[in-house]
Amino acid sequence: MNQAPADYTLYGVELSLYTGKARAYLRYKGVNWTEVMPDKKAFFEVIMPTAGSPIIPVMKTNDGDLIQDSTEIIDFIEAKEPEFSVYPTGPKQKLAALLLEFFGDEWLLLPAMHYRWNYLDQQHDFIMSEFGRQIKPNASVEEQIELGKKNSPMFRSSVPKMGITEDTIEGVESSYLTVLDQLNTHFTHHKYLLGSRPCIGDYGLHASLYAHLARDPYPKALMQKRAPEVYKWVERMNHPQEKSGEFLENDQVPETLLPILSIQSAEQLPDVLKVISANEQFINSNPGKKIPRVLGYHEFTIGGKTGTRWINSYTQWMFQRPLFFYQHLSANHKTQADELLKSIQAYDAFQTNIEKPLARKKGQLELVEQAFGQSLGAYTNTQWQFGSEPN
Ligand SMILES: N[C@@H](CCC(=O)N[C@@H](CS)C(=O)NCC(=O)O)C(=O)O
Repeated sequence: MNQAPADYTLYGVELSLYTGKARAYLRYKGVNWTEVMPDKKAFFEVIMPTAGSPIIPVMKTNDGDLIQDSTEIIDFIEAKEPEFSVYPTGPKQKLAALLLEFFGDEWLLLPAMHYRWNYLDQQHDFIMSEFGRQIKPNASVEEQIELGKKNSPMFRSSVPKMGITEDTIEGVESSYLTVLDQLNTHFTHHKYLLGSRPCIGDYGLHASLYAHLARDPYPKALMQKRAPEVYKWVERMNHPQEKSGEFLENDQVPETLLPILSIQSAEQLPDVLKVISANEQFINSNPGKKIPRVLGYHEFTIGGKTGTRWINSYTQWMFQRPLFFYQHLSANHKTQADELLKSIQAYDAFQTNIEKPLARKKGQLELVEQAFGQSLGAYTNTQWQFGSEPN
């Protein structure tokens, strides 16, 4: 029997953190999609023109649109298929969901990379063969391991640059284990973060918590033993009941999430506020130029340990999502959101006035200063138009 061609093709691989996020979402939405492991041709013809860099995931629509970035992929589908939206509408729930997306995408990346690369002795052949498999899916495992050894150093070399060093490893582990324990408690009571329906925050967490932390052998065993409810949630995320479930009533953000949001507030928000200043400084001295993905290094703290990490300019774009959502709320909704922000010690950070909002641009990964009236995303213009009132 001939199958109808897919409406959407996701270019990605199993070991990729952000592919795992987009894949789980597409499964939940039940759209007609397929996943392809990109070969050289796809990198040159699909990915490079879309992103300017060999990065995944990228999604192609059957009418030729190309979308890069897991968040943009999700927002693109949300605009087309609004039923069973992964964005709650209540101000507190939506703010919590956007914050947790940012946390999972960008902060849990530290333990994800740490447990992948700093426990290599315990999982060497698995990791290397996975890196080889994405280049030569039909080669023998031995050949894939050799290929992986040649092709993985670029990823491995980013570990110290993102701040995972002897000074901070203890902090990375203790911060992760605390979050893992808290999530385990949460998922004992709830199917997803905000009820029986996954929200955008679940997808952000799933990014780091699946491809690395629940799939690479060492952290997988750790999660299964220490946080079995989190492991079950990862499996639910990967095998969802399509378009089902509801968010909790009355805009409720479960108490069990507050300690996690407080950790984010203490660790990740100071980092992104410094990124915002660095981006602003760059724009002031280089008007009209694209902002490099890395703008030098700065100090940061995780799990009580202080180190140095790269200034990752992109994180401003992710933080703008919860920030602008909050800042454009009506007075009444803002008061409700304030309760949440105060309870997680994030109120002050959310009063930040971003002088130079940043936008994404098709064909490059580097952010640019947002032009007046321009959408903040490169591909979608529905939810995040700066100056409009999000619903
Ligand atoms: N924010 C992007 C991040 C994508 C990303 O970093 N992908 C990794 C694999 S999981 C990659 O291809 N990295 C290569 C690079 O950053 O140049 C997203 O959400 O899709």
